[in-house]
Amino acid sequence: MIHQDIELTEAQKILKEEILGKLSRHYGRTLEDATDAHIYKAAALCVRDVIMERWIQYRRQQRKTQNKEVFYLSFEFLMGRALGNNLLNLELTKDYDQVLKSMGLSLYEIEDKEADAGLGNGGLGRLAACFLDSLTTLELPAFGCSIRYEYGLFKQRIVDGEQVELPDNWLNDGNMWEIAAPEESMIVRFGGKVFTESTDSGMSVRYEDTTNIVGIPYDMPICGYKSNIVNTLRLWSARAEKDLDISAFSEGELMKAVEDKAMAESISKVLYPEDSNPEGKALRLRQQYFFVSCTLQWMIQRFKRHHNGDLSKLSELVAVHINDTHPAIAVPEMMRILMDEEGMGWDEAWDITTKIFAYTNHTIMSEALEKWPMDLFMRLLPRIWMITVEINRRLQIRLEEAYGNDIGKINYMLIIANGYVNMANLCLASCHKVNGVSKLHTDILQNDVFRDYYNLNPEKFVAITNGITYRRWVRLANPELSDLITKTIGKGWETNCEELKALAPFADDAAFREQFAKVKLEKKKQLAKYIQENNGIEVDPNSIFDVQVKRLHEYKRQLLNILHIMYLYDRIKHNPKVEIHPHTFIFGAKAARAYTRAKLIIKLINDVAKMVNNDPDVNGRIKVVFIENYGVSLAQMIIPAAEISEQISTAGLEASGTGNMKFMANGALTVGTLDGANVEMSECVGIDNIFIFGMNTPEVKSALQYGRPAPQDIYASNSDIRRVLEMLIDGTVSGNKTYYDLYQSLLFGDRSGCADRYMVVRDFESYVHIHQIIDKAYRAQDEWQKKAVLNVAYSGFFSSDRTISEYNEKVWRLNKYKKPKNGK
Ligand code: 26Q
Repeated sequence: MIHQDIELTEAQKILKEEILGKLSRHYGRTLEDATDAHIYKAAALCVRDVIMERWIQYRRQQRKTQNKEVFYLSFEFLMGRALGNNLLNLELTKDYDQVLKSMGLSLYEIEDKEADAGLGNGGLGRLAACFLDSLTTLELPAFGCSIRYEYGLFKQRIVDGEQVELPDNWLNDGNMWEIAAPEESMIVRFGGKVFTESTDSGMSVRYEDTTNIVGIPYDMPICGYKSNIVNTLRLWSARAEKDLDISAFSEGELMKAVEDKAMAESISKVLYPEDSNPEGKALRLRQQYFFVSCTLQWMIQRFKRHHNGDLSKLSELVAVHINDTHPAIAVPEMMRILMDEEGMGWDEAWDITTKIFAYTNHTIMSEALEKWPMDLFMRLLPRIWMITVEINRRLQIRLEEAYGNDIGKINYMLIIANGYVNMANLCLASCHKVNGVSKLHTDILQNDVFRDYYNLNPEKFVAITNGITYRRWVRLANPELSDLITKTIGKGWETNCEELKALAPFADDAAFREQFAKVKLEKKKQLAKYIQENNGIEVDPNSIFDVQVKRLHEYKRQLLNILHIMYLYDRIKHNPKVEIHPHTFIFGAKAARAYTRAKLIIKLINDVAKMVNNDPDVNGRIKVVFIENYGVSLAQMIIPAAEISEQISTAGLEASGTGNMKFMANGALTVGTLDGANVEMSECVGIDNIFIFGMNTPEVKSALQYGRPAPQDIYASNSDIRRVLEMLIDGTVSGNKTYYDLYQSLLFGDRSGCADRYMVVRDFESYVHIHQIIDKAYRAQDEWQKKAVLNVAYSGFFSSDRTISEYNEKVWRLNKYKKPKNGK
């Protein structure tokens, strides 16, 4: 880019000098020999300086006022990039943009040099990241706590249509946003033997032969929008306790010591890439206990430091949140610390623990509920096992009082049963609040999965519908739309998304709709350019952009989507003149490494893409694009360009969904089932402005129970489906029997039992039908744009600011930070 003559304000001139100063002092470069990566780092250092000042002041004040804090424990924080977000939150975007322009650079390209912090798989991890943004924006004191994975979620490449996983070495080039705090390291014990002994001053616990691991914390500052506070994401990194004593070892011993050290440090090496598919792997349990134990030990130490060693106000001043069961081991660990380290008796420790902890459930699929083999648990965490046994024993007494000798029910509710430790039951038995992530999901928890616990303690259950941060998902991802909104209804929506409702009347304003449509077209062009550069596929920005981006899972039904595309293709082949509005189908999805069928679906999508995109009969009317390596930063580019958002999970199985909300906020229309938060989206926007299809939750339940309607009957009676399923195995898509597994699972079932477990065959006709309606609706552009505007206008409920306010009212009860008057 050429230097532009830009008039800089005084403040901007100073900023420019600061950036150049960082460049020379930290990297020994001048503007002439600096790369974009250097500039990124120099800019990040300048932003850090601003953050540090606020961080220090906030923490000082927080120590003084003894304000309550929440510790949000999550195995995943899918943060994405920080620079753009921090600039936005600190209201510095314009200054940096101008200064970089004056240096002949583009902020957009500089931001692109930052690696995504991909410390999460999907929705659950991204939700945790959105929550930190909202907590800080609402000025609620919070810590996010997790593991500093050296490798985030794998990088995905598509080679010959198939997923290949590559390591995501996100720390390779350093992390500009973290600060190590080795002086606050913690020690965590694994394995060995435990002896409890009664002494005069109570019980004492002695350990032998444990393997000790050191946890070193790294802190990342979290800024909120126009916020006076800076919260902290604290990530723990594992180190071996002892350094290698090179001289003392014979060669054999040396190798053994090296191995032990590597073993110890493997704990924070890599994020498990499995999503909703828990395997009882020892390393995962080690990871869980490691970060939970580090976090709670540090929390208690810090509390004592701030309260002269007095723990009596602990349950008043801290809340600990368990994000799904992954950190659930925090419950017995808290009991351990309070009893073994702080000398409390069981009842006192239990009273505090149950007041502090709350738990969010994110899935009802029974195979996704975490259970640990008893013997693994016992061997790896002997003291935690003892405590869990005691929690379970006391629970059993309570359950027998409530349910007499209904052994089946009691076993279903116990923490330890049938050789497993059931982590959801541990949470249900010990947390003071349990929540689902949408209304429907909470209903299912109460009436189905956790019914017996609900009957026992109905007051524990709350419904809190998920949300997304509009800072990242609208303002950062779609500045064009944001500017248009602000120009039209003012700035109020930036801090109160409900104000987006003021846009609704503009749906009837032709001039506004025109500008709105122009923004969408611009975002489509930007995405088309990316697709051209990365996939080598030319897509028409005037075609409908129909998008499904999310983790690949059978219940999310990417298969239904691609089968429908095969159906359209087949129609065109039989009648090349058939009227179909030009359509670009866009997919992005990572599959768990070991999830063979999910990977096969990725291959199917890519094979169909190849077939459709190159067929002269299709003549560009349908294009299929698989964007590789879908993640946060790509989502920020893809979602604003979408016109149709595919949210087509089998009803009852998607706990909430949050992608659905991001699309809605960016003016895409949803095609979806009555599942998760789709239900509430349809209530907000009105049934005329969303395309709902397929079976509802009770219908799915009954179909599963009775096997009716049977997929084979549908196959026999519906020639469209028959044709599409045959295409899977007759060599149309792939020369051989590649897709027999999919065909078989849909019609005859697999090891998991029933055929068509996810209702792909049974919802197919309804899905085809709704797409015909969509095709027609899109041609009435005015009406379409009206609907799109209304989607944005009524999306405000799905702001994570609203979600966090609800958590705070119903669960945490924190007070907003009070800024000191004199600024000291
Ligand atoms: C557990 C044990 C072992 C290995 C992996 C796992 C594991 C990892 C990740 C289990 C589950 C997950 C992730 C779940 C998840 O992302 N759930 C989604 O959470 C969103 C936020 O609430 C919801 O919107 C989605 O509906 C839900 O699928």
